[in-house]
Parts: sequence; structure tokens; C-alpha cells
Amino acid sequence: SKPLLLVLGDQLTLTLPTLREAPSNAVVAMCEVAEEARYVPHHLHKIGLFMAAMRHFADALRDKGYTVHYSRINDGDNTQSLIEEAERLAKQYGCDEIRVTRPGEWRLWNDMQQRQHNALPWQLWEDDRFFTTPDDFSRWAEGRKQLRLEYFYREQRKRTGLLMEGDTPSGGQWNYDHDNREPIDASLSFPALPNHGQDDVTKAALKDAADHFADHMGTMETFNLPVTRRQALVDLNHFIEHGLADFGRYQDAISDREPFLYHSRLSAAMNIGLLSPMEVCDAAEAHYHAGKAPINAVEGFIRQILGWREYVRGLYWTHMPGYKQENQLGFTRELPAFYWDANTDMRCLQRAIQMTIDNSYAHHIQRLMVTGNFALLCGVKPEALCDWYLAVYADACEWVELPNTLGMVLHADGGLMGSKPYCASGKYIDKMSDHCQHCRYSPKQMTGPKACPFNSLYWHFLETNAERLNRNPRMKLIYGSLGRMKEEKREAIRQQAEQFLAKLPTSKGYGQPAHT
Ligand code: FAD
Ligand code: DLZ
Ligand code: SF4
Repeated sequence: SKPLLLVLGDQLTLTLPTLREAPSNAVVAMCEVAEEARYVPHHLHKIGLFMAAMRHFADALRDKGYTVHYSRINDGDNTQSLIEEAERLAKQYGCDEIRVTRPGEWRLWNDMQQRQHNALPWQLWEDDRFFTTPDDFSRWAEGRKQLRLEYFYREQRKRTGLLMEGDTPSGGQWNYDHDNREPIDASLSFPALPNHGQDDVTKAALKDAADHFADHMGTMETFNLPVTRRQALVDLNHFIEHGLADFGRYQDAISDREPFLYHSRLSAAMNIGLLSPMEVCDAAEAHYHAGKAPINAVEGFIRQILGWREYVRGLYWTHMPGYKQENQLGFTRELPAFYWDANTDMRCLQRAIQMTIDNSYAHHIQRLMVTGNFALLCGVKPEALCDWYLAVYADACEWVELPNTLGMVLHADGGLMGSKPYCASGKYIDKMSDHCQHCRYSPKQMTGPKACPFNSLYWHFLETNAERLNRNPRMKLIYGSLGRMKEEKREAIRQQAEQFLAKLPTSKGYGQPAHT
């Protein structure tokens, strides 16, 4: 047999199962295709990242002696679709099967499964670049009434031995979250990210991406993502040395001027395979053992990767394709138009979206508590919001984006991702950030022309979704407050929110005219 090994854009790992066990006659195929860049209008940095990293990886494979066919975006015979390109190349090279490691999106996995009846079979191999497989997750989930990250995470700690002293967690606790909620402090200085040089391969890839997808969000002038394993290792070492020790304390803080704070910005490199989650966790643990970072920081960081990252992937694969259709709060609104151009006078949103346009990045609390929270309070429909998150972030692959957006942000999965919605008023944003002092609205006012829109939207959200949420034990306190509010005040808040929502310009998608 002679296999064609299709290596996808987020599979840039030399030890990928299909590569590890490649017979000597195998042909590796890597394909830049317009279909993958356009099925949602990805940010230019994201397309540039995939194209540059794929080209460098193809070179690395050739250096290792693999036979590689690389389809470039502007090749005349490129079919511009992953499935069709693989089948075309298999025929061209006389291959009798196509092997691929499990793709990062159900959409492609399903398309590949559907081709099984063809004369040219597709073989799907399990991806072992994670701590757990989807099967491990379903075995863990089986028979549990409720799925909760905390229990899944503890099991992974025990199984891997990460931050464990025998049977007990390092430092004596599993979770140090209560130490990790410090707001922004104006006197803090944050580590500057390493500046990655751009060689000819990178420059040409970024240019091709910019030329082909000129109408997409972003400009290449601010591109600074790692596109090779070497650059990714530079970022990893830099974070461990300069960011990790303060990662915990300021994990939830939001800054008006700084996009990265003490976050690692390693998600994109991990998601496309330039770094393994194991080596990232090992490096963080070693820094703790060397006495260079406190337990609350290292535990908090490792929980994001060993806990959340694995948990969302397990949820995704065990609940797709139904998961994507979920909309348990029945939301119908289109995305507000300013999500595409940051044209809003709400400072926190303006900054989070502008930083997204600049860097194809926003940190977790901006995604969850600013753009996410606002969409939740307005009732944006899951499909519209998910497409946006998938398009604008360089680290967005559906297996991780979808549970975070549909589940964690929109509570559309009825509580699989989180036991309550992460809804908050302007008070929360004011406490954790320094945005409000630069804003034309006041987080202290509920009604009137200067009132922060988050405030009335918050109560309006609770009121309109009471039927589904007021029996949730974790929402009892807040529904108690709503119940005690005078009807007159409730009516004023209701009107304030409804007037705001009626005027909110919505968009059908990037490049589509906004309409009110
Ligand atoms: P750090 O804060 O330094 O965290 C370290 C690592 O932990 C990250 O690199 C990431 O691999 C992992 N991690 C942290 N939080 C999560 C989480 N909630 N789920 C899974 N992994 C996590 N992350 C993505 O990688 N791709 C996405 O498409 C994505 N979409 C998101 C959409 C929404 C609405 C929300 C609320 C979160 C999303 N996240 C996504 C999770 C998280 O926001 C990003 O992983 C993080 O901001 C990446 O920046 P960082 O590398 O600096 O992370
Ligand atoms: C996101 C993306 C982009 C922009 N371009 C490509 C591409 O040209 N070729 C490719 O193989 N993958 C690309 N991807 C990633 C895919 O959309 C998809 O997420 C992964 O292939 C799933 O494993
Ligand atoms: Fe955001 Fe409201 Fe603060 Fe303005 S006042 S920055 S809209 S939270």
C-alpha cells in the first residue's frame, strides 16, 4: 500500500501519529486552500499564521527526508478545498489510501468519514497530542449526572502527576483561584513580547495571505506570531521567565492599554502543534520546583491547559454535531455591527475589539467578560457569535472556540460548560479594569443618558431569562435582589435597556452593511 498523508494546518508536529508511522513510500500532502480561509472570514493574522507556519513545516519535513507535496494558494491546479486537494493528489501520486490524524473540526472529520465508500479510502487516526482522547473523556463522563471541570481536572492531575506530591496536590490545595482575582494596578509594568524576525518564507506567506484576503480584518504590519517551532520555544521560555510568576494574581485583570498582561499568548502555537501542552506544563512545573514562581500562579496556569483545554475538547467531540445547534436561552439577535470595526463609545468594548483587530488576540477575561458578557446580555444568537470568535482569533479552532462561546459565554448548552452564566454589570468591569475612567458612560448609573449600558442590560437579561435561570441555586441571591426591586425602578431599567437594544446596529457578517 502507498498512503497519502494529509497534514492539516493545525497539525504541525513532527511526531504526529501519521508521520511517526509513515512508510518510506508515503507522500505527505499539505494544502493551502481558500475554502479554509473563507468559510468564516478569518483575521489576516490567522491566515498568515497558518500559511507561514505550514510552509516552514513542509521545509522541516523535507529536511527529515519525507516526500512532500505542498499546494500553494496560487497554484493553478489547486482545487481550493482540503478534501478535493487530497483526493486529487492521491490520484496524481498513485496512492491507494489517504491517512489523516483526527482534524480539529467536526465539519472536516464528518466530510472525511463520508468519503469511506469511495475507491480511495480515508483512514482517520487518533490524535495523541493531548493529555486525553475523546474516548477517555466519554469514559470519565459516563454515568455522571453533572459534568464539572474541577473533578475532571483533579483526575488529570493524579493521572499525570503534574503538581502532585504522591497523592496530595502541591501546596496542599487543588485550586488557588481565590488568590487569583487582583484587579489592574496602574503602576504595573508588563513583559514586552519577543519580536520575531521574518525570513523570506514568512514574508512571502504573509504577502500571499494579504493579497488574497485583502478584505479580511487586520493588517500584517502588526503580525508577530511565532511561525516555527524555534520561535514558539522563544515565546515559551520568555513567558516562563517573565510572565508566569505574576500570571495567577492578575489572571482576571483587564487593562485599557496593554493587550497581553501576564498571559502567555501560547494558545496559537499550541493549537497548531508548534508546542505540546505537555512540554508547556512541564516547563511551568519545573519553574515552581525551582522556587521561581508561586503555587497560585503555576497551578492556575496548568489548570487552564491540563483542565480547561482538555475538558472543552472532550465536550466538543462527545457532543458534536448536536452541540453546535444548542440555543437553550432561545437567542435570536444578530451580532452588533461594531464587533467588526470597534466603532462604539463603550470604552471596554472598543478596547477589547480594537486589540482584537490589532493582534488577532484578546485575553480570556476580555473574551468572557467584555465581548462575551455583552453578547450574552443582548441575547446574540450562538451561530453569529461563534462565527465571530472563530474568525477573529489566531488561536481559534472549533474544538476549543465552540464550547467556550456557545457554552461558557452564552450558556446555550444548559450548563455543561458552566453551572451559571457569566453575566455581570458595569460594576464588575469597573472593579477589574481601568476602562471606565476613560468612558463617556458611568458604571455607577443605572438609567439616564450617562448610564453604563451593561447595568440596565444586566437586569433586563435576568428578567427576560428568569424562567430558565431563577431556579439555579447559584443565581438565587441575585434573583432575590431582583424580586425586592420596586416595580417603578424595574420599569425604568427595562425601558433603558429596551431603548438601547432597539438602537443597537447589527450586522449580518463581516463586510455586510450594518442595519438598525
Ligand atoms: P493564557 O491565559 O496564558 O492561558 C494559558 C493557556 O491555557 C492558553 O494558551 C490556552 O491553551 C489554555 N486556556 C486558557 N483558558 C482556556 C479555555 N477557557 N479553554 C481552553 N483552553 C484554555 N482558546 C483557544 O485556544 N482558542 C479559541 O478559539 C478560544 N476561544 C475562546 C472564546 C471565548 C468566548 C472564550 C471566553 C475563551 C476562548 N478561548 C479560546 C480560551 C482562552 O480565552 C484562550 O485560550 C486564551 O485567551 C489564549 O491566550 P493565552 O495563550 O495568553 O492564554
Ligand atoms: C484556519 C485554516 C486556514 C486559514 N487555512 C488552512 C489551510 O490553508 N490549510 C489547512 O490545512 N488548514 C487551514 N486552516 C485550518 C483548518 O480550517 C482546520 O481548522 C484544520 O485543518 C482542522 O484540523
Ligand atoms: Fe464599559 Fe460601562 Fe465602564 Fe464604559 S462605563 S467602560 S461601557 S463598563
